[in-house]
Amino acid sequence: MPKNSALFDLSGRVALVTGSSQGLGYALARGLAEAGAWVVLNGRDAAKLEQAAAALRGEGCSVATAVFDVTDSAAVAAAVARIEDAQGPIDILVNNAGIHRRAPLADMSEADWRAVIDLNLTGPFLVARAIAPSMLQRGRGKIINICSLMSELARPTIANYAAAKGGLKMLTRSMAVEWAKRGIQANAIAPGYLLTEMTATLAANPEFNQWICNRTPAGRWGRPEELIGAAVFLASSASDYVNGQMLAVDGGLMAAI
Ligand code: GCO
Repeated sequence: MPKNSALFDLSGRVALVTGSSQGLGYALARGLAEAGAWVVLNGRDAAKLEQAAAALRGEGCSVATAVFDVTDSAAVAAAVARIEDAQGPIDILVNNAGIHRRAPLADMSEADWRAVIDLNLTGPFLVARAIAPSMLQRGRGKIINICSLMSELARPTIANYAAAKGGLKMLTRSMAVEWAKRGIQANAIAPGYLLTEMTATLAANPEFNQWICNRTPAGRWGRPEELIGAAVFLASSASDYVNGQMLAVDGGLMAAI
């Protein structure tokens, strides 16, 4: 057990953050890097990913990039093998990549249903399945799944997303119970309403904005950087006996009716 000062230190750890060229993933990647980790950024658009990597390197972060689609199991397996060859075994996996396809449930297309389930739920399974063997073999690893308020709560037009995020919460528990004895901790973070590219249209809608500010005990939207403390905790030795939990970082929203 490290001394208190080293409990949250990620020096020497390799972290993979999926969907990290922008938004929450980018903020999480930066936070883990600032805590000492070597961070591998992931996305589907090579140019955008390189831009993100260059910005983080400019701030003194140690980062590499891996372009792959989390829904493509062959691409996932190949990318994980490449990362482990170049950087060494992955100690920390942050399953962050996620999308929205909002539509009223009765009109939701099958394509929009499948796309959201595939990326937000099957993706985390595929990436974790590719990385778990080496974590199990070494007897240590941290998995952080980025869930949502919608892992617990629903609102109209996002049934596909709520189904995926509810599933991801249970996938987190499943990972924890299967792998806890082998030294892996799998936990989740449930961000509340945070200002990102994905929520920009909601925040720009005065009525929705007002509703969120009223509905959130903190009275405001959150910022992506506000997830970093929870992520560093769940990625570090500080959480070695914490498993299968979902930590809400939501300004108190889930606690309020
Ligand atoms: C929406 C939002 C949410 C948030 C987030 C909340 O349409 O209601 O996009 O789903 O992005 O996941 O936890």
